Amino acid sequence: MIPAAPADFRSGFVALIGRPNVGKSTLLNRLLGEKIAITSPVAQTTRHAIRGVLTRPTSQIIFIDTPGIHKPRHKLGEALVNTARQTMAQVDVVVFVADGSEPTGAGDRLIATTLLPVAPVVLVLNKLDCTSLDYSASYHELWPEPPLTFRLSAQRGDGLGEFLTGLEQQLPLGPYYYPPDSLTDQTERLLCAEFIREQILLATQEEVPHAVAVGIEAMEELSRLTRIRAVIYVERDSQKGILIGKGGERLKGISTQARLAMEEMLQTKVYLEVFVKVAAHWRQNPRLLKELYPQ
Ligand SMILES: Nc1nc2c(ncn2[C@@H]2O[C@H](COP(=O)(O)OP(=O)(O)OP(=O)(O)O)[C@@H](O)[C@H]2O)c(=O)[nH]1
Ligand SMILES: [Mg+2]
Repeated sequence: MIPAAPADFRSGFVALIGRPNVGKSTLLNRLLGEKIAITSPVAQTTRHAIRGVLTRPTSQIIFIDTPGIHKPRHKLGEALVNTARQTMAQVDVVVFVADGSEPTGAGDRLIATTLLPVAPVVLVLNKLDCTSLDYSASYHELWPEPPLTFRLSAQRGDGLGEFLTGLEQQLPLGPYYYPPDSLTDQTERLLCAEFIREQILLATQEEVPHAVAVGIEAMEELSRLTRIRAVIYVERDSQKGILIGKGGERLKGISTQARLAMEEMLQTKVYLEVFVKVAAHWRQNPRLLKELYPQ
């Protein structure tokens, strides 16, 4: 049930936009208090727009986490950047997330100058825990008028209250768009696939992470457990070898960690089977890309 909002209730759609790896997904999870987006030290972790609904007594904010904006080198990269651009065009406020532990760089300039005239901007300088310096001035040079700015640490949770209160004021008066107990548009199936990809990003390095896609082929709820069959797609035999590891050890580790995250989310025991398949050039294959990343 969607209740009627009080007269002074504010609501709206807020895009989290920024370079890869600045902490957009970490911020989303922290704001919602639930893990609905995977995070990792590898750039281009997020591959599709992820909606998270935060309902407060005075507002409902619909956050949309997006893939990091970068110079694309393949069709997957192009699709990621397009997702971010399309999201920006459809929101009430753009939250521009930057790594506040360093001064601004060419990537931020590109985003600010070419992409940001579309909606009001709120600047977030994240990773405050990594620096004692305030680089706000360096970022403010990107605009003729500096935007409303918040310095915070998504990882530690510092500065989030001020940010939310300030952000709320930027939203128009409006209704509940979702029932107050809504959390996300991510299905359990999609999240399970993402939990596997997260463990792959954490367990492997170099070109393997970007060459990987995960699909859930079957998910069956039984009385005492949920049975899940997943497929990891890689582009080459050598990548399959790296993923599986000596005696299957690496794949075993990935599966175990992913299963624990699934059990936590689903609140049930999970029996997880994971297969690795080679699908040459899937990143350049529009059909497979559409199947795996429908948005
Ligand atoms: N020290 C510190 N690290 C952070 C903070 N926020 C995020 N990180 C780390 O930065 C890395 C990237 O975080 P993500 O949330 O995946 O970044 P993202 O902007 O969503 O990245 P893409 O999805 O690739 O665009 C991870 O290793 C996080 O743990 C923070 O406030 N402080
Ligand atoms: Mg992300």
